[in-house]
Amino acid sequence: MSAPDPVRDGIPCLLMRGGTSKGAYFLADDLPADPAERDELLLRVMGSPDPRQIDGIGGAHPLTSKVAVVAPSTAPGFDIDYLFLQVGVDTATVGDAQTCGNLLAGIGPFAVERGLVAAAGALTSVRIRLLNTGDAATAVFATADGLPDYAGDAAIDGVPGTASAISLEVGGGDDKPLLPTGNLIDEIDGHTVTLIDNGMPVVLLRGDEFGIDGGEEPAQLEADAELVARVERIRLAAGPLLGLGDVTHQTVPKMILLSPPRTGGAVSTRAFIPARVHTAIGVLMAASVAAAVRIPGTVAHEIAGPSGADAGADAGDTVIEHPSGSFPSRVRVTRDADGTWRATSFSLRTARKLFDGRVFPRPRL
Ligand code: NQM
Repeated sequence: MSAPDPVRDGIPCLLMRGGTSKGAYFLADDLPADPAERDELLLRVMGSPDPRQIDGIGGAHPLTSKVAVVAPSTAPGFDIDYLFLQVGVDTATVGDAQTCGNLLAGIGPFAVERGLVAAAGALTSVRIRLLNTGDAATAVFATADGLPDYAGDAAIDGVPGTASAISLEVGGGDDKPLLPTGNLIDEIDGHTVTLIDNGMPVVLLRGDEFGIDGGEEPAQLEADAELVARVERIRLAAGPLLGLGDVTHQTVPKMILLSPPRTGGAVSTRAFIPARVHTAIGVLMAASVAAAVRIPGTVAHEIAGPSGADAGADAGDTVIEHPSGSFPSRVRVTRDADGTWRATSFSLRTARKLFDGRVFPRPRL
């Protein structure tokens, strides 16, 4: 018998909606161990580079061109290791500089589907190590008859209908600072910004400095070439300040324009991720905005209405408005004796298994 050939034999793959994103979930053992070989294969799986990803399973948008690589954890105290990979749509790039809180919602169910974790009655809890960031997550989700139960009555904005609730708690797995520059605000290119990383490094900008009121459609912002160039200039300058180095070819930091709330939340957001504008907001992006809302002196705290900013460090949800509704993000913000801010986030997501089978990568071009 000849050696397995992915093009001929396919690779086991589960397609899952995780929150407001969609991705291909793989067991690490089913992919090449060498990162360069793995990435080359994933480009062929997703059909990149091609704006339509027509010859692959990518969805022609960064939010649907995502991959999760999952393995039993090698670290004490964790069940699962999760590596997130962002596959470029029209670029031949595979990036591991960020994690994804939306695909994170599908990791626990996938681990049960693949037998890495046993379902534990009606609710199963999985400890997940986020390999991209060093953070730690606990996912709690419904299981029935030994399998994930995807059906339920939880609704999240940006996804039609309802599904079973998945609760995600994410916190610092290492000593990464919440405010990487140590400052509540910094000046970049004449703009007052807050640089914050509560699971996702983001640059918070005042929308009014860019002529934005928080009611814009993503496509409208993407079409504004001057705005896009200004935001990108600030992003490139923010990269080194956040300790990320040269971010020219990276998908972080995310750039979030903040405006006063329009529908009763804390702030309105429009997030450049960074080439496209998010149709909603990422889980950990929302957690980063929510943490800033809770810290007096940040750009977000200043813009937030009283319901967001004055609720105290340990209060309930901070409601982050976004283009397709709002995201309630619960953050616990604390301050050490030396003044260092720390945060943990709690989010509610849903996920759904869409397809389980073998994916057939296109042959090398
Ligand atoms: O911030 C978008 C998403 C994300 C990331 C992105 C995310 C998060 O909505 O936690 O989930 O990668 O820009 O999936």
